[in-house]
Amino acid sequence: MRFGSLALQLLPAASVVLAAPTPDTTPDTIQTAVDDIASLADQAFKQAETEAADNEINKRGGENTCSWRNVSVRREWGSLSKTQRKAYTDAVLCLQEKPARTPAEVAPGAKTRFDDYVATHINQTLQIHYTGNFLVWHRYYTWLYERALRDECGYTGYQPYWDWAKSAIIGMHDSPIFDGSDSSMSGDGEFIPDREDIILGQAQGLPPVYLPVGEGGGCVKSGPFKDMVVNLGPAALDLPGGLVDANPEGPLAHNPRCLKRDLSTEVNRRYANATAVLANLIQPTNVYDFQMQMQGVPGSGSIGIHGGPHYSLGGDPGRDVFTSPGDPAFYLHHANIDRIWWIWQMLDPQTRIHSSVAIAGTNTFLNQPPSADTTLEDYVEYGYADGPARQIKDLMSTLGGPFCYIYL
Ligand SMILES: *[C@@H]1O[C@H](CO)[C@@H](O)[C@H](O)[C@H]1NC(C)=O
Ligand SMILES: *[C@@H]1O[C@H](CO)[C@@H](O)[C@H](O)[C@H]1NC(C)=O
Ligand SMILES: *[C@@H]1O[C@H](CO)[C@@H](O)[C@H](O)[C@H]1NC(C)=O
Ligand SMILES: [Cu+2]
Repeated sequence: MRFGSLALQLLPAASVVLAAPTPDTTPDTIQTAVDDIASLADQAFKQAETEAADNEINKRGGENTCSWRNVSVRREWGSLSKTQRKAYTDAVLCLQEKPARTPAEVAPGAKTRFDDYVATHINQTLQIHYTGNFLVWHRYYTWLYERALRDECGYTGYQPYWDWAKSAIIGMHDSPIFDGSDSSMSGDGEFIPDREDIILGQAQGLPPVYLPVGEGGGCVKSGPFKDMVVNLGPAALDLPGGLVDANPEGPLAHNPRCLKRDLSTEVNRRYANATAVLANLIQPTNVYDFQMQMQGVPGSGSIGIHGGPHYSLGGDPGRDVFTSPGDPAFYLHHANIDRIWWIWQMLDPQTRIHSSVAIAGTNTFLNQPPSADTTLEDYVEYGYADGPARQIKDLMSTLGGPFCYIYL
């Protein structure tokens, strides 16, 4: 695989200049969107109960029988107690202490169990984004990671999620998830002055997307991941000038460095505020449009509710499409992606879970190079991270196949 040319295809063509943040305008509109999302989530919750009952009656659950009585509940970070948040970050730190399963000749930079997941994501990046399996691949990936935290590191809770619509209102630095306290996912990086804005697409001759620099840029200063060592990547930070910062040894080589962040409420607010989340839940009528809106339709000027929060973390490896799971906040971001998909699925489960049109797209990044359509019979695989390959059809419902969870 050549990593030099891939960033050429990575980013949606768009021309967008960010407006200055305007926290004092239209709070009513935002509040209406927050309320509307809450009511859709509530509807999803009720539908999930019906789904769980149907699964039991029709023996549709596959290998496990997921029951409403023992369904796991994934919760928003801020709703957890400080003890629960600490238990989660302790388990992540534990995973970062366990030895990797990935053989050194496959990925010399994969040193820990945490890295096994990062290496798998790097390895498959061009087959799991802007593809038909994007949603389902990341659903099972996040679940495997949650299972590793539980089975290998004694974590007794479930995967928490990052509600971007909340941090867009409060501001990232004031959100319990990124406030830098001991009960956060660590906060911003050390402030590095005189940096240039990030311009996506420019090196590729596409109309640019401007992402203003945030308030950090350097090594994470406080919280549980202050001393974390990032072992893999980077592959495509896409700084001005293109791939200057990519590791010339390749993204799977050992490249120990600190975790860097450059938190940007502006980017979070622009692409993943409550209005944007609501729009993604109610506008798309088919899964192709749903996942494209999420990732940013090329040429639309938007990087979507998936891209926005990724870039709002900034830094290294948070904004590297390949190495992004190297920032532990990745899994809270993708839990929320999965939650938004779950809500959307539950609004019409017959079509969006139990039908052949519940997935759409092909097997390559924006169909480059052209590839076959993704089908429910296809498999998703996870390298040395965990477990055998699984058929997509077993992973469509959070209440079927290996899964038994909902979101609150
Ligand atoms: C949940 O309940 C079902 C039905 O009672 C049972 O078959 C299944 O093993 C339970 N699962 C767990 C994880 O406890
Ligand atoms: C909120 O999101 C919408 C839709 O993405 C966007 O058009 C709007 O500019 C965002 N609001 C702010 C204050 O950035
Ligand atoms: C990358 O994928 C290939 C093909 O499936 C596999 O042989 C290889 O072991 C994978 N490498 C990693 C790091 O997972
Ligand atoms: Cu990904």
